[in-house]
Amino acid sequence: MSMTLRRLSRAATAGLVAAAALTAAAHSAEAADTLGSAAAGQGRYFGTAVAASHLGEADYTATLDREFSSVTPENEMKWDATEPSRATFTFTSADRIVDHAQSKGMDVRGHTLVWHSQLPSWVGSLGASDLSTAMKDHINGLMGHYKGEIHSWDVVNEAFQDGGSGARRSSPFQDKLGDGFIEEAFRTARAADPAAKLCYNDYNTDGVNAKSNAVYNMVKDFKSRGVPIDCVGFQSHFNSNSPVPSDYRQNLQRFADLGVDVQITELDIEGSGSAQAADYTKVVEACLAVDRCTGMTVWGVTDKYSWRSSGTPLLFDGNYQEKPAYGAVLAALGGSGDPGDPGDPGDPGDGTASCTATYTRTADWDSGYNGQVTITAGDEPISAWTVTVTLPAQQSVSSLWNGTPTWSGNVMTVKPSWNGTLAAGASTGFGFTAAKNGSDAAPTVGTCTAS
Ligand code: 9MR
Repeated sequence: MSMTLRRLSRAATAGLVAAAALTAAAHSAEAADTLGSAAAGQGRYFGTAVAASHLGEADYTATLDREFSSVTPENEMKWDATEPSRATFTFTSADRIVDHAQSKGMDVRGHTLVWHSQLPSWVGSLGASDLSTAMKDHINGLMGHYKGEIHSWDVVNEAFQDGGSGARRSSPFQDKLGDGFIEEAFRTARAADPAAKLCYNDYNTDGVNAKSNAVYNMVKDFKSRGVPIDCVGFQSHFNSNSPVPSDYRQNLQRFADLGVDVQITELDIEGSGSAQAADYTKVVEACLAVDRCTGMTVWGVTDKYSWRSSGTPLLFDGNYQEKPAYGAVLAALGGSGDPGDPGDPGDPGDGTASCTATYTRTADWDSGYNGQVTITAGDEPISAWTVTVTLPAQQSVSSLWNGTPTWSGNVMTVKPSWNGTLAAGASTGFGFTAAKNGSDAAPTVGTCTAS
């Protein structure tokens, strides 16, 4: 879509956007029971990375639209996606995300203009002066297309090396243009869209360390010389090797004290259950404790599409169920969830093992049927469960699998066979075959108890 068309289309949807914003505001006044509305109550946005390819999935889009107030295209605005060959810009996928966000009243973060990764090979083959021109053309191409539509841009991403040196990372930009490329990128960006906040974004800069010191010194230098920079993004990809630093808040605050906003831009924390929830709480509390921490973005809607393919680092599981981390974030944001409902997997952990059981008839024939009981752990991990099933007097069970029954009259008490241990919010179940003996009535499933 051309720039002019984007603006026209934006104007045409402005009424819709305003209506969506009003609905969101009314909603938040009633009950801040979503991440976006609870964060708004704290003067912050709560965003997520979004992939255009998932927008056709109903559960994905429903969760996105209900919970989040900002989106970051996960890959669609990167150089390889938007300018795969020189001066040929393609915005189809990125436009899809921006149009969706606008139609739901969500803000958009732009990610990312100048980065060593996901960079088409033609960029690396240019000589210095041509590369400088290409970098500015790329910034102008992207920022021009979305002018006035992006609340914050990651202008430069990951320009510093990991490890203790605090040195710049080798890249075509660094190697051919030298340290000045970052400043050149920010100056170009300011002119391209004066309304957008301009951010430097990086990882492993979340605590005070050599790398964050190097970024800190750069921002300080930029502020002292009037180089335009408005914000620093802290990606915040955490796991057991890279846990939430104990000086996270202190680090955010020292950057804020330089006169820039800080944003948590790509949050994910590997783990599960109450331990993961507690780490998410630390992150949200750190942001809320820093006045200039303007918002948080998690790096994806659901565990099933996380870039951490072997982990479960996000707030919704693969079935879009709220994880304990979700309840913890909502509570830390001051949202009014329903903490304390036994067995609600969205609630923060309170140390009490609990479970719920639901019954479905999975097969049916004249003389019998198969039943399935699904057991779901509550807000804490469990190591055992017990469920009673009361059958109509005439019926009898001929076989039962994935559970161990004991009988008292027509009541069977079922305990696990191999499947007693469940993570918080996780499910298992047992099945059985019953003979009707003249009664087609459903059995009654009693309370699930867990330890
Ligand atoms: O989540 C992104 C994944 O789908 C891409 O394959 C990957 C390619 O580099 O980039 C991921 O996002 C990265 C982000 O753009 C910058 N910070 C690190 C993120 C996770 O790798």
